[in-house]
Amino acid sequence: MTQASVKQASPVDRPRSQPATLPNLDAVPVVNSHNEWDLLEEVIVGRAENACVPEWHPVLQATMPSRHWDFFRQNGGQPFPAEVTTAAERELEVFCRELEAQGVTVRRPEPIDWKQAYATPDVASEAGLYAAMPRDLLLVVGNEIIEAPMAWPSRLFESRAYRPLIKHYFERGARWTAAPKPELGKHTFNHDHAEAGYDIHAGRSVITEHEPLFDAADFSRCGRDIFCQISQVTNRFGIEWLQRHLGENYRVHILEVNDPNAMHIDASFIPLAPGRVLIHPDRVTKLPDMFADWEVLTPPAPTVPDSHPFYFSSHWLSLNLLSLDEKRVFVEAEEQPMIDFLRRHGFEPIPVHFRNFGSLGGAFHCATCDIRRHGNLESYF
Ligand code: DAV
Repeated sequence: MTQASVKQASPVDRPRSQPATLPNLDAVPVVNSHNEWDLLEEVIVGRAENACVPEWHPVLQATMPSRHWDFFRQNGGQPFPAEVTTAAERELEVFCRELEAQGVTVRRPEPIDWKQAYATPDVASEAGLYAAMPRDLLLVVGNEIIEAPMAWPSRLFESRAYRPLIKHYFERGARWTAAPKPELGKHTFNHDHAEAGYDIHAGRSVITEHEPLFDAADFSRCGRDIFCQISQVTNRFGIEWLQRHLGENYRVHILEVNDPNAMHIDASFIPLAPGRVLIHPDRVTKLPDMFADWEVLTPPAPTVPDSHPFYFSSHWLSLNLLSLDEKRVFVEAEEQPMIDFLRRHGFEPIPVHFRNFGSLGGAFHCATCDIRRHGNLESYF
């Protein structure tokens, strides 16, 4: 975006009482994040309050652990049990304080009542979901915030929780885009595979190519190269939309990830520094040749007990790290083998208890969205 276009665009529909202060485009952009490891300066951390259980729908069958299907069938559309959200919120508070202690500015979305039904001409939902996982929804590329076109009907209006923050950043010079709002109607989903079971590798995806769909968390940023997976919430049309939107300064690569029910790449492929990537040992067995010079770190398996209710995810949330820089990473305090592993490889792990939050489907990477990291757009390959 040129300076001229901002100057023309900004004052247009401002209330008269508000001064038309224009962003200083010479300063470091308020939104500036090109990769997963530059020094973190500002971040959005999600909220657990008012989270609802998503209504049962083929997208849940395609992505959620089968041992929890009954939980979704029985509680869909209802608020999450208070003991889950309260425990998660407590952990989020500690995490926020720890981020601040490390010098990071923390912003939170609005507390929204997600228990409101809605309908469009194509889709209806008993309730929204939550604002716990900004990473799922918001993709920051450079100085731009992109709202993802999410496949779950319960997430169609999730951006409402973040709009005050996004407007705040827009007023300070950020670019703001919402990808085409999906219909989520009868052409969007494949209902045929409910019996056989959804499995991307067997051609049984729950989403069609009717319209662009992606979750932001299916993308991982390494400067000019952005890596993604095709998943049960991200289709080729969505990836193509993003590539064309970002233009020739970026190369979007589809990784081969062995996960028939894939949803989000950030417990499978986790770049930690230039030339260093952590991978899920079973899911990522082959990286493109461009990684030949990279150190590929294979972590220990998670130790969380089988009985722990991670309703939305596998037990590999232990890989869902958030980097403060090329050394310091937030890691689950109860995953001692992972902490030892990171130390052995020269990282400085910051352990935080986060397993209760994990019941909502993510850990430190999912719970956050980078707003500003200190660094520039570079090529690491
Ligand atoms: O391993 O179930 C979790 C990613 C959460 N956003 C998994 C993927």
